[in-house]
Order: sequence, then structure tokens, then C-alpha cells
Amino acid sequence: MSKAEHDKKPGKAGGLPSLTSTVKHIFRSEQLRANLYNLKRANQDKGFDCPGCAWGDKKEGLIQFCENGAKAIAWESTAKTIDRTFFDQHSVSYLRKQSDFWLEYQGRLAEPLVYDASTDKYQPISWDDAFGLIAQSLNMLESAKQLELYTSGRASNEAAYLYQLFGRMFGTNNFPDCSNMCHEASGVALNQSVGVGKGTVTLDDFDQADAIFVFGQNPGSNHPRMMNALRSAARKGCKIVTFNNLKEVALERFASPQDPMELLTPMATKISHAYFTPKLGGDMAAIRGMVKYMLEQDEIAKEKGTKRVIDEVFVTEHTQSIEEYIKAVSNTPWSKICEQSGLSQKDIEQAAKIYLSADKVICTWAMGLTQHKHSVISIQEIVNLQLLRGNLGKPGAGLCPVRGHSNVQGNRTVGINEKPKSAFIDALNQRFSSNFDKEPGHNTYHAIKAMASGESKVLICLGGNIAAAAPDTQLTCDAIANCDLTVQISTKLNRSHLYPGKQALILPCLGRTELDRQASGEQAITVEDTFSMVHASMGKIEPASPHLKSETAIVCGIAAATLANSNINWQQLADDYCHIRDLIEQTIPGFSQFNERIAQPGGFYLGNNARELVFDTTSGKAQFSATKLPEKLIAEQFSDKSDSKHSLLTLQSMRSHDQYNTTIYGYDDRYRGISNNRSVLFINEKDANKLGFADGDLVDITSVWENNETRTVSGFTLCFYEIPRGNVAAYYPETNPLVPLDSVGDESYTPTSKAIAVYLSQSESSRIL
Ligand SMILES: Nc1nc2c(c(=O)[nH]1)N[C@H]1C(S)=C(S)[C@@H](COP(=O)(O)OP(=O)(O)OC[C@H]3O[C@@H](n4cnc5c(=O)[nH]c(N)nc54)[C@H](O)[C@@H]3O)O[C@H]1N2
Ligand SMILES: Nc1nc2c(c(=O)[nH]1)N[C@H]1C(S)=C(S)[C@@H](COP(=O)(O)OP(=O)(O)OC[C@H]3O[C@@H](n4cnc5c(=O)[nH]c(N)nc54)[C@H](O)[C@@H]3O)O[C@H]1N2
Ligand SMILES: [Mo]
Repeated sequence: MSKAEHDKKPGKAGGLPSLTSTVKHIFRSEQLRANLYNLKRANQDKGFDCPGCAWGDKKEGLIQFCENGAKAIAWESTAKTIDRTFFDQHSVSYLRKQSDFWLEYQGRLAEPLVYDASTDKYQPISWDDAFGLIAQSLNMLESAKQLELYTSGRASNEAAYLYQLFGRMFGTNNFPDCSNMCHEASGVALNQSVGVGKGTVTLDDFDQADAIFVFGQNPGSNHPRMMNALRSAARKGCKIVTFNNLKEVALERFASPQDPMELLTPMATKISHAYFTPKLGGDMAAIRGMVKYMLEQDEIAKEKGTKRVIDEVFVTEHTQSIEEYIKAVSNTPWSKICEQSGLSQKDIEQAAKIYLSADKVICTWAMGLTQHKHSVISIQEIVNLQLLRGNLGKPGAGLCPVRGHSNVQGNRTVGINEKPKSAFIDALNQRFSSNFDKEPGHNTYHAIKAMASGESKVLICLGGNIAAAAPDTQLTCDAIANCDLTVQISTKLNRSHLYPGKQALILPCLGRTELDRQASGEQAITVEDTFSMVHASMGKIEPASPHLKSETAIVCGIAAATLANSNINWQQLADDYCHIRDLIEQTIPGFSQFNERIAQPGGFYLGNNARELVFDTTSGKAQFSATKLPEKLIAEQFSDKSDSKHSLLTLQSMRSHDQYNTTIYGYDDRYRGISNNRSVLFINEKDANKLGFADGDLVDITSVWENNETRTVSGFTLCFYEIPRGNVAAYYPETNPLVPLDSVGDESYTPTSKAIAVYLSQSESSRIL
């Protein structure tokens, strides 16, 4: 790929190309009519919740989908299926050599499958035999704690609730989930600081904010419906300030496909009023700088007797430990702030001035903040900033971690948690006359370690693709294959199916768009969006195959077969999901009259104590966190491993515009000007020149870690790009082999996917996948 080829970064995001791409993906699904029908019903009242991201919507207006939501829908709802003939033709070893794109592109899984080690092939198995095999294997375990129950955030509230109930009844709290690799740091930070692990804003707040600060997030590709909220805010004069390592075009200029002028002409809405490009991991320093400036201004105001900069009333009434925090800020010199953030004092002061000019500020963030070693304290620095000005508990202001998977937040709410709160276990114990364990179980990091060492023996996955999504790919795949039994509940073939344990099952399930018929009739499921709105979702098209079961029915099937003596009628729950919602209502706060309230258009708001300025923290107040900036960021930490040949850079792994996590829809990244290649490494021209590389050169990327460990991926094309010196970027999951399993966030255990210390070398060959 030459420079000319990738130098096609568009002048704006959205617009006509977005519509064209939507149409292309709908055609490719080979189910035109069904998918046009699907799109009409996406995110509508009595429709289904888009299986794309967790952004909320107002359930009004004709169109509530975006380009990438349409891709997700068309990808799930394809006419292509793979059944026994496909698996008879292809061994697992053969399938392993295929790309992630190819695997999923073959179509929907059509019937339950069991792995036969003697032929290295999957073959059909009946549902009853599959459940029987699981029950037998689980009941042979020496300890219930040898079971790992992974969840990906697409599962419904109903399936997830029963899944955790089954796990706890069986006797394990091992609930590794995708959230451990995603927004875990947000949960940990917010729980400590404001007593609730979720965002405090609702969609309406975006209409009222005077400023919105967007940290480490690429909504143009990953939350395109958020672009409507940002666009409409910007047009009303709200100041949007972006902190992103890369200049993401949608955050610069966005054209709504629903605005005829912006659709058909070069016109677009300017989104960011100011755009800062900090170094990877530099956000905490940048925010600390903003606060330092604000406190300096506050001192001046005090001297002059003018209006204070900090909101004294709010700070006194609602917060704790401001003195320690002010001390920590004054102990942080500007030199350290500028060096670590990569921004000048002038830039940081400009950001602070915009912040101060606004009465109501929302701060949003995503993976650019959560996937670092110091993510928890970085997010707490956002909270500190917001607390100083009372930007919490009033309309148009607050904290907004923008969630990933469409129901990842709901999964947590209904109990997918390896560290269950004591009150939740008490409620379950009371309802089910049980004595469930309160000891923390395994998160994703601990689960992979336990499977690798042989301590855990069975892995069941409710969706997702842990083999490709988790770090340290080789180690993770070996860990999965080390199990006695692996069970994947999936819609499509993926890499996690190709590392079977001694025994392995693939259990194919219904997707969101499909009709879910049970004994009592057609079922709705429920989900919770990033704004804590819970609503029903109902698919309406015929399932891809008559042999599919719903996730809920599969969980009930496993539980009924395994737990011979449980006091629950699992079949009755599978027959009518209203009964599951009754159980949720009886054991989880906020769900009173659950079945009645999901009948309301738009569903209902779960509520958020911090928004009401009620703080479930130890002090009963919102907590300032007085931490120091990290001494060193990752590449500095390993500076002893850096020499003229191996100059260390910091790599972030991110999503292209054409993927949904490990699901690859195509090889383009339109908004970054990339076509037909995913093995790309974005690099600053000056860094490349210094290292003796030219644009388009092929390189191998090697990461460094403790004890001289290295990990290498080969055949990446260099792409000169506007990126801070010392930083490089490439796509996930291709770069996951580079992330050492032990490189995790403090307290969050989230893989540091946005901070990998690497060096480059000339490549011998180009990548095959
Ligand atoms: N179409 C589509 N939608 C999706 C997904 C998808 O894969 N495809 N995934 C879903 C999921 S599970 C999630 S969690 C979300 C993810 O949504 P995002 O968080 O937007 O995902 P990433 O691609 O990881 O993007 C990280 C962004 O942060 C920037 N960044 C990286 N490191 C830093 C840093 O240190 N500081 C700053 N300031 N910026 C940084 C990157 O340049 C990039 O713009 O999207 C969800 N929605
Ligand atoms: N290096 C690096 N690694 C990362 C990240 C990163 O930014 N960089 N991001 C992390 C993040 S934020 C996340 S959330 C994780 C994602 O981790 P996961 O959630 O485990 O991965 P996905 O790629 O979303 O899972 C895709 C698979 O889910 C299955 N599936 C799709 N729809 C359904 C459904 O309705 N039901 C069921 N049962 N299965 C379904 C399909 O078989 C598909 O192959 O990856 C993490 N890994
Ligand atoms: Mo995520």
C-alpha cells in the first residue's frame, strides 16, 4: 500500500458514503427484505435493541440506526448458514488458518456441534446430549470453583441473570466477562469516588450541556448515534472539547445522513471547538494541568474578592478530602504535567478556560481512558475535575463512561460480577433459601491464569470470542485448549471455537433480530443502555435455522441438566421470560413492577444515586482522590531495553470503522483513509525517518516486558499519520499477541491495550491473515 493509497482521509465523517456503505452491507447479507424490515424496527418502540453499541435513543423519529448498527444487524441477519456439511469438510486445524473475517463470513451456526478429537472435526449432537455432556462433566469436577463462566455483553438481562444464578447455585463466583477488558476501570473508579459504578447522565443532559469533554473515544465509528447528540449540541453552541491521541475525523466534522444539505453537499457540522492530541496515557496529566490552572485562578479570585472558581457550596456539602487533593495538585509541577501529557501549558490552559466558561459540563470517555495501567486514577481525575465545579447532580452535567456492548451494563446490573456485593448475595439467599458464597471469584485475567495452570477445568462462554478478545493470544488459546470441556454459546463461528478443550461444544443461539418463540408464545428480552434506561427488545424475523435455541433456553437447559436438586423450575422460566423478570424484581433494586414497566414506550430509568447527590461511599460523600501522577509511562519504564536499534514506542490497539470487536466486517477504515488492509501501523513520519523506515515499509512489531520477555507480530505496513511522536497505533485483535497477560490496569485488571511498549524491525514477509 503506497502513501497515495492511504492518503484518502475524508474531509468529514457521515454523509453519503455512510449511506452507501449501509446499503452495501444490507445487500451483502443476501436478505434484503428482512434487513430493510429490521432497520425500520431497530431501536424503535416494540422493535429490537440494536446489537451494536450501548448508546441510548429517544425511541421517536423514523430512523434510529446508524451505518455501523446496520452492519451489525446485516452481519447477524444473513441468509448464509453453516451446518454439518461445512464442518465435515473442514477440520479445526484448517479453520484455524483462516482469518477472523472468513470464519464469521461463512454464515450463522445452524445446529449444536461436538468436537471429535480423533477426526479433528466438529459434528452434530442433539441438544439433550449436549446438555447431558455438560452436566456429566460439571458434576465430575472436584470443586465447583473449577468452572469459569464467561459472558460477553450482548446477552440479555434474562439470560445473564439466570446464568449467574446457575453459577452461584453450582458453587462458583468465577464470572470473567468482556467488561473486565473494557470499562472495568470506570466501575472501580466511580464506585470508589461517587458510590455507583455507572454514568450519571441521561441522553437529555446532552441537550442542556454548555460544554462536553470527550476523552479517548472514537464515536464516529464506535458510537455513531452519539454523533447525533454531539452534532445537535455543537449546533446549539455547546462547546465540544476532544482529547484524543489521533485526529478522528468525525470529532472534527460530521455530516448527518438525515440532513439533506449535509448528505448531498460538502457541508458538515464542526464538532470540536478545541481538539487536543495528548500522548497515550497522558490524559490524567492533562486534566491535572487543567485543575492546576483552575486552582491558580481560584487563588487570584480569593485575593481580589471576586467570584470563586471552585464551587465552594457543592464542595463543602457533597465532597470529602479536597485539602489532600489540592496538595497533590500543587505538588505536581507544570514540567511533569506537560512532559507526561505531551501538551503545552498554553493548550492545557485553553482547555481549562473553556471548561470554566461553562456552567454545565459533561465528561465522556471510553477505551482511550480505561485500557491503561493508571486508568482507575485517570478516571478519578475526571471525577475530581467535575466535583470542583459541582458538575454533578444537575441537568446538563455529569459523568458519562460510554459503554461498549449493547447490554454490558445490564449484565452487571443483573449480577454478572465476580465480586458480588454482599447485599445482592443476601437478596438471592433470601429468595432462593440458599447460602451462596460471597468470596470473590475470577475475572478474565484470573480465569485465563487458572485455565493455563490447570486449576480451572471447564469454560462456558455466553457469547463473545475470548480467544481473540483477550490479550496474549497464544497463552490465552493454550489456556482454553487446556480445559477438559469448553462450551461456546454463539451465533457465528469464531476463533474461540478453534481451541477446543479435551471435549468441546458449540451451541448455536438466536440473535436479537430473530423471533424467540417459547411455550407461552413470542418472548421479549430486556437490555439496559449506557444511560441506565431499561427497555424490551423483540426480534421479528424467522430464525436462521429451526435448530437454534435462545440464550435463555440454553442456560435453562444446562442448569436443569446439571442441578438435579435445585429448587427452581428452569423449564418454567424458559417457557415464559416474565417469570425471570419476576425473579429479577424480587432480588435487584430498581426493578419494581418490571413486567409492567417495560410495556411503557422507551422503558424505564433505573435511577442513579450519585445523580441525586446520594453517595454510597464510606464517607457518604463524593470522594476527591489525591493520587500522584504515575512516575513513568510504559515506554519510559522499559527505557533500559531501548537502544538505537530498538527505540521504544508506545502502541495503542484500536478498532477500525469496519469491525465490531473481533468481528471483522471488512478491511477498510474509511475515516482514517485506509482501504483493503488491516495490518497497518500508524506512525509519525519523524519517528519513522529516525528509525530509517519509509512510508509503506513492512515491519515486524515486538513488544517488551519484564524478564526480557518479547512477543512479535509480523508484516505490518507503515502508514505515516498525524500521531504524537513516540506513539503508534494498530488494530485489535491483530495486535493482541503483543499484550502480555500480566500487563494490566492497577485495581481493574484490564489489559493495557492502549499502552504496549514496542520496537519495530524490517519485516521479511507480509502478513497472511
Ligand atoms: N462499530 C463498532 N462499534 C462498537 C465497537 C466496535 O468494535 N465497532 N465496540 C464496542 C465496544 S465493546 C466498545 S468498548 C466501544 C469502544 O469504543 P472506543 O473507546 O471508541 O474504541 P477504540 O477503537 O478502542 O478507540 C479508542 C479511541 O481512543 C483514542 N485513544 C487511545 N488511547 C488514548 C489515550 O491514551 N488518550 C486519549 N485521549 N485517547 C486515546 C484512540 O485514538 C481512539 O480514538 O465501542 C463499542 N461500539
Ligand atoms: N487489544 C485489544 N483487545 C481488546 C480491546 C481493545 O481495544 N484492544 N477491547 C476489549 C473490549 S472493550 C471488549 S468489550 C472485548 C470484547 O470481547 P467479546 O465480547 O468476547 O468479543 P466479541 O468480538 O464482541 O464477540 C464476538 C462473538 O460473539 C458472538 N455473538 C454475537 N452476537 C451474539 C449473540 O447475540 N449471542 C451470543 N451468545 N453470541 C453472540 C459471535 O459468535 C461473535 O463471533 O474485547 C477486548 N479486547
Ligand atoms: Mo467493550
